[in-house]
Amino acid sequence: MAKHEDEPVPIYTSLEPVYGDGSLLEEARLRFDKMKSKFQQLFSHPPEIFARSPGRVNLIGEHIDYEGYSVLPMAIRQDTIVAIRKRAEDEEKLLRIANLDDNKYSMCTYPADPNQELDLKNLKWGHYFICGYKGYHEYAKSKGVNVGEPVGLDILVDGTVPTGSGLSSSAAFVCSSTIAIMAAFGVNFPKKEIAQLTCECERHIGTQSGGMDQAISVMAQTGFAELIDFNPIRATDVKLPAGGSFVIAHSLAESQKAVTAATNYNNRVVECRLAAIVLGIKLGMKPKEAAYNVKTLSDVEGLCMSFAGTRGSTDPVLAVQENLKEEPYTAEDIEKITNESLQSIFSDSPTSLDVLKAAKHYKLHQRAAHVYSEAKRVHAFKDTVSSDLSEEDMLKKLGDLMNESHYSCSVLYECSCPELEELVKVARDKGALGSRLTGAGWGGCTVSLVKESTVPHFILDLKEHFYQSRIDKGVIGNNDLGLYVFASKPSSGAAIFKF
Ligand code: NG1
Ligand code: MG
Repeated sequence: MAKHEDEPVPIYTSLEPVYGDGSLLEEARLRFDKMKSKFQQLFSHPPEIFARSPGRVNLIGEHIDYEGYSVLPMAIRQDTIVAIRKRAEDEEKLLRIANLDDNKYSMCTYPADPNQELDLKNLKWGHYFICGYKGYHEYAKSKGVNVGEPVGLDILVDGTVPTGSGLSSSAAFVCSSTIAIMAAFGVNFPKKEIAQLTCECERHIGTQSGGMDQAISVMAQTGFAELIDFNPIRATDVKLPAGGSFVIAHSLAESQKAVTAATNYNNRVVECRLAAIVLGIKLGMKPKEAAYNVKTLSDVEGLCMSFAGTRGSTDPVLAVQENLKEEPYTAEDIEKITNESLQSIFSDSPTSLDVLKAAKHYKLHQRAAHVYSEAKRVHAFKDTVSSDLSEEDMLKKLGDLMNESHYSCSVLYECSCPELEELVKVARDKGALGSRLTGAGWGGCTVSLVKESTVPHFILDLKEHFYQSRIDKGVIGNNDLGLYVFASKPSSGAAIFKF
């Protein structure tokens, strides 16, 4: 039997397979009806096809996907829907991208040229659609699909994943766009190929993403979290213990990852690569070889393990402790070790050159220690879920791993912020078995593991001890709390609807 990741994105003729038959279905019906009439009103034609792709919450495994390590996210019910219609050959060759929320997102128009460059200095929300548009064409070409002359597209988007919250609104948008475009052109590929291509095409926005978000958004299965492996991308279903529930809570600090990439996200990607290069050299590689061939910490893990072996250990963190100094490295420190300038090592990556310009120093020890230890915690989490521990002990162990992950993100990777720290503390004080930031960090959400039976009470506690003061200050409305705190069950991955 083919694994589900080898199958194409499912095409449905009704909403039930995705939205079930309860209250979510009612909501979805209203949403699709609204989209249909808005589409008709804007473009004077009905949409041909809809594609949806969900956001996600990462349970454990933060900032390690781009280093080649497995992560463990689950899809959430919030998603992005893209309605699309291919314009006729004689209509203007334009991509018109509208949003149901036109107060916040006004219509963007782009030429139908798949080779257009995105102006990243002038970031517009429609750019994320263009990522998918470029990505589809690049991929189709590489597969020998005849894409023909460009035609125009009419597009209407509706997203319910809160933006800048670490729940991957960006990947939900890029994936649903790519899948809608594919469906409009009458092609479909295996999900694991779409996961790979959407990861690559989201990089057109200027972040050096790892691939977790797109992988889970495309490949998720209802009822399961997924262990996502990279190179090649694979998904393994992980059944979570029934007595536990994951509560997502927004710190109300928005993280604008595409805007802060040079000092935050991409900075960490560069630091990890530098840590890997220096480790490689310290552990015996020729400097030139390390400087140009080592890309990620997983590339030198074997060397680190052998080193640890000489000390009677199996932990790659030992190699970090003994071979990378704790004080931050300056560019000159690193160049003395590599005999190559950082400019030339990163000469093929303009976004990395932006990082070099902005960086004062590089914390190689801390970043590498985070990555290797976090990679281990992901496997410990998965092993715990499938162990024969009692549910009580299992939940406790999972919570501990989440707390350790948060500590590592906060102290070693420095991707937390005061609001996230406060929220994690409140969550733990109010009975969470574990609580951590989720997603890239620097704002956005936390995920907390709590006993299923205590969820309503836990949410009330968060309201009282974290949100109430913010409601009083008018940061959020009293009735909006449900948008910022909610328990989430693993929901389904991308789908196409043709009615
Ligand atoms: P979010 O938090 O959704 O922006 C980002 C990356 C992931 C991963 C996490 C950190 C993108 C599209 N996503 O997610 O690949 O590296 O941070 O674990 O850049
Ligand atoms: Mg994102």
